[in-house]
Amino acid sequence: MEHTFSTEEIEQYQYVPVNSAQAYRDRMFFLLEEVNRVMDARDDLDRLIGNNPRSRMYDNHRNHAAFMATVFALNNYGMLLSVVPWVYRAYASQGFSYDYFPVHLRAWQKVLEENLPPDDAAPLKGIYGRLIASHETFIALSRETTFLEIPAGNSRREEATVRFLEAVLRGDSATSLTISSEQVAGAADLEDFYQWVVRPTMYRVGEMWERGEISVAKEHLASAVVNRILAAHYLDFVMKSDPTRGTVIVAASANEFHEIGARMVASAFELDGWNVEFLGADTPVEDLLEMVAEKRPFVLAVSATMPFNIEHVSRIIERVRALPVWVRPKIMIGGLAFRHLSDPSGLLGANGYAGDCAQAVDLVRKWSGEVIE
Ligand code: B12
Repeated sequence: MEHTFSTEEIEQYQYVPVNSAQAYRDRMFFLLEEVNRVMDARDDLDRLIGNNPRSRMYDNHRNHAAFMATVFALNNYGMLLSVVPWVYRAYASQGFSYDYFPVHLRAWQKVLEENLPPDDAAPLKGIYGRLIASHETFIALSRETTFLEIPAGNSRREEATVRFLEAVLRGDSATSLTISSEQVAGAADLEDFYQWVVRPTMYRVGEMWERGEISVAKEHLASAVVNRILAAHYLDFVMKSDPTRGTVIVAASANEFHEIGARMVASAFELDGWNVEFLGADTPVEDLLEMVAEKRPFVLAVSATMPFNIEHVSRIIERVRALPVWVRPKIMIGGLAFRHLSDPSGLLGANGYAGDCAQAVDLVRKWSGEVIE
């Protein structure tokens, strides 16, 4: 289980007014360059970042800014407090000193004070102040082993999942294909296989990586084998289905490199008769809009796994909603990034959110008028 803070702890974070959140978001890229400059000027920077390349620190600042823009816009401090210990853990495990975090947060306070009107800066600085005050708690929590919950399995598939996990971790594509072929006799089995074999396998891989039990190379190997298996089943069962309905575009947002979940959702739509354009990971907003204009999809389905990419999803939604109504697709969002939000589509202005392939297919059926509510 991920650690969650009590309501009282969360309520100590003061509500940020819309103007302040907007000022932060509008000037985010400028502010972040300023933070980089303040950090670069420090004599002790190499010690703080554990002699990592500076690019790693810049990446963190970029992701931090995008994440905070979402937190301020949604005033969602539960999400903030669940993610910060994880950030501490991730960067500390790469050699960053714990001292880096309050230094970084103070740099934000300074830059906000110097660059935003005082009324806009004050509430934002207040949130940073609270984070700095909780530094010791974040260190303690980052040392606790708290992991994403792995969804309880489908008992019919559990034994296969254990064998599949072992095979993908060995990089053994042949055995992985044998196991998956036992599970998938035809197109009708695919969705269940995705949900109850592939998904728990990859969640387990993530947990093992986070525990330090497997290297990044092993995770890459496992992901590559899974992608081959998905491709093999795609050729056997999905591609044959004749698209009889409109177009659905499935893409992961900009800066989002997780694509296996989106790939599975794309196949589920295709199996349901849609003509699917699957764009994979890290799709730039402008290019995505160009494709929307060209293909005129009925649905644009956007995936995000990392909480700091919700900001990119939100920019896609804004741009799509500004399109004339006759070319505007319905927007569906999904992926692990939204797990901290109780009503992700309502908050972000999408038409709907789905948690897995089956829900995604049901929602599109509903939108296309096949299911009467
Ligand atoms: C493989 C992997 C990677 C690979 C991805 C390769 C690829 N080709 O996709 C690579 C190496 C790129 C990667 C990178 C990183 N990763 Co990674 N990664 C994973 C891992 C192990 C598996 C992901 C996966 O395939 N899951 C299986 C799929 C099927 O599940 P899913 O995505 O949830 O999809 C389902 C639903 O969410 C939904 N869904 C998904 N998308 C959509 C879209 C729509 C429209 C709909 C309706 C539904 C929907 O349907 C799917 C089916 O049920 C996860 C562990 C995990 N728990 O997922 C970590 C994980 C997501 N990664 C993690 C991290 C930290 C990172 C990095 C930051 C690591 C680093 N330091 O660089 C980077 C971030 C890169 C970035 N900017 O995106 C953490 C995230 C922690 C957090 N707090 O959020 C995780 C959870 C690992 C962990 N700690 O356990 N990663």
